Amino acid sequence: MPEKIILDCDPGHDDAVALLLAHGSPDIELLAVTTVMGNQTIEKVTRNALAVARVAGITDVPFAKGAHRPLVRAIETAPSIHGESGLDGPVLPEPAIELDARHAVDLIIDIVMAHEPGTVTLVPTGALTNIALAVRKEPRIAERVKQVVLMGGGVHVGNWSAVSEFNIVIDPEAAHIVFNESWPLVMVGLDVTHQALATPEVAAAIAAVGTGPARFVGELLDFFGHTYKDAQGFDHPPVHDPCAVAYVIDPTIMQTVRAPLDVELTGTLTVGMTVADLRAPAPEGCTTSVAMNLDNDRFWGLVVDALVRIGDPEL
Ligand code: PIR
Ligand code: CA
Repeated sequence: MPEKIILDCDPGHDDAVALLLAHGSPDIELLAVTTVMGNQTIEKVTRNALAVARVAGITDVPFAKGAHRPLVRAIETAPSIHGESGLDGPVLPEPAIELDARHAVDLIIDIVMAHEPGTVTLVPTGALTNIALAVRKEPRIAERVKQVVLMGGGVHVGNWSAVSEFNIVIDPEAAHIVFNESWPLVMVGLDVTHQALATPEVAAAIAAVGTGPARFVGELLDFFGHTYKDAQGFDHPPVHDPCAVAYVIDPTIMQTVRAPLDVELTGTLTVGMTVADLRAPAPEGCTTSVAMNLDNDRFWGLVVDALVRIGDPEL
């Protein structure tokens, strides 16, 4: 049985690859796509999500627009990485589907409550604002979702400060809510995603698929590679967000360590840091885990397989 997921994202180059992986994988049933501000404003990332849907040939999945700013702090976007559009590089097609009329928070709640308990996995690949709002509005989703598998954080490593990762630090209060809920939570953070590098070999394997969506990914990775080199000194860009989807497809593709996780809100140097208590053994009843050590070949194999399955949808 494929895993039912809701992808909550801020496309974003790597979010776009996550969406293509989720749509193309035989082991995922994509129930909905919801958007949240982050890499760019909510208007831009929502438009980008619909453009990626067109490229991927997604016509039967609801897309809904979510939070336009963090819960407490001022909005901060990442044009240095993702460009002015949030998805610079390829030419973006005009969307072919309409947004769902509901707010993302209501769509998440409606879908989780309409499915059997323990069957829907939330996959956030942006700030956790929508997920925090959803569980505050409808607390019963906390025991109803199967698990939350998120891209964000890292064990005491950062990309937006010395110790903080972007998705967490732009809305740390939302992350605090989500990390402290009772649902099983897997943090697929920088420990894993900094291993998911789009090397020239990876780019060649994607180009060899030879389809429109594969070319689109190639153009995304090209732009992302340049900004990652300029802004963060990486030789090859880390493609973060599909790692969370890959974990849902096949958790054995990484190792996970069960450990209490929390989010720093008041540190003067460490706000937005995800603090993992790795002292063994993990306390009884601990529902959080952190992923480490990616099997890189199998990861990119999943991405390439998904692109092959998507083929060349009619535009
Ligand atoms: C990536 C992101 C933000 C900033 C940088 N430097 C790199 C976005 C990605 O979309 C991913 O979800 C997460 N935030 C990685 O920090
Ligand atoms: Ca993202």
